Amino acid sequence: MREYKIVVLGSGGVGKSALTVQFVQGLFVEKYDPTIEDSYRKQVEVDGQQCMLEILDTAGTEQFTAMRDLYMKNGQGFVLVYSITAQSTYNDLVDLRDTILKVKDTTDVPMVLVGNKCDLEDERVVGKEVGQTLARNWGSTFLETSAKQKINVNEIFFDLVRQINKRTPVNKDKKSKGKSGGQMANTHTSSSSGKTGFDSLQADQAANNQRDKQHCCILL
Ligand SMILES: Nc1nc2c(ncn2[C@@H]2O[C@H](COP(=O)(O)OP(=O)(O)OP(=O)(O)O)[C@@H](O)[C@H]2O)c(=O)[nH]1
Ligand SMILES: [Mg+2]
Repeated sequence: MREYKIVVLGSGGVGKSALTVQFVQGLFVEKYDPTIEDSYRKQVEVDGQQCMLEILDTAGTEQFTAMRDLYMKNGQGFVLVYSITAQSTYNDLVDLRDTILKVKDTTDVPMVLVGNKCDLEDERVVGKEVGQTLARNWGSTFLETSAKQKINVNEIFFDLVRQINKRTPVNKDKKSKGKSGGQMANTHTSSSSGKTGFDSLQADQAANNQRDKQHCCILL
């Protein structure tokens, strides 16, 4: 079964975790508990094809650049989330996208721009057309969503799968040789015990640490 590595990014409190949990587990998390890093696996059918989605839910707050670059490098599709109730969260995404393009060294990256919390119409400060215009400039998809009311949540992830398929058709994807063994259950792991395909991040990090140690030894 083909695997898809998806990374959810955006400022703190915009609803990255709420969207991810709504998609994976079908429930709305009301309480705000800032994320360190969580990963999820979910099997879905898109256009008649079974897909295993590996979703990395990142921290909105400032992170180690090395880790951020690693998950950007490993990610195949990106969900860039802002809240329609906070202008700054929209502004933050411009730099974030630039970083992704720089790290991946291409302008053609599967991406969905998401204006979340569209159920809070009374608190709206970012107009729908503002989101649409930005997405058009980027050449990416735009969706206004509500994790709370489950509006357009599945569409985010399905659209990314389709974008990834378009860029790398199945028969050309050499990395997709059914590693997951037909597991149907959704899984969730927190950063300290990650067991998803994003494990390579931790492996890379460990290798970096090892290299750093070796350099230390040489220096000493
Ligand atoms: N009304 C409404 N509230 C939402 C929605 N999505 C998330 N929230 C709430 O907003 C708060 C923050 O949501 P999170 O999903 O934790 O935000 P986050 O982007 O993961 O934040 P960090 O992990 O700190 O980066 C929580 O209290 C959620 O219940 C939404 O669509 N509508
Ligand atoms: Mg979170």
